[in-house]
Amino acid sequence: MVLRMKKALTAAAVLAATLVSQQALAHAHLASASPASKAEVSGSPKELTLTFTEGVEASFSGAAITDAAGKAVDTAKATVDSADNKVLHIPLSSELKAGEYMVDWHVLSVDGHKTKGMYNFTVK
Ligand SMILES: [Cu+2]
Repeated sequence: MVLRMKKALTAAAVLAATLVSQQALAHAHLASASPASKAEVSGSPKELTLTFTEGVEASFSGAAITDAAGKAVDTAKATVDSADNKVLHIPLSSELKAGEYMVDWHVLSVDGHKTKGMYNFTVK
């Protein structure tokens, strides 16, 4: 009898843990990007477009771009797409020269959770 209850409690704990981790998965994670992660693009992109799995708040979301030497690339303020709040636009203020670039993004999703991440792409 005691053993049975222990088993039931364990099952409940597992279920609770699963629910929590599923909720964690609902945060705004990067679904796709342009230029994409590890992409090699020819010519300088006009902007960085980041698409997330959840809607994001423009005022607390953005991305820092640095070149291979670690120098920051100038960008305009990030804006959320008027038709889809999962899409963040970050216009580049100047042309990117050939080389590798690191994108360090951070967002606040509409559910109030912060997420961040990094990826790189190359301009040929
Ligand atoms: Cu969340």
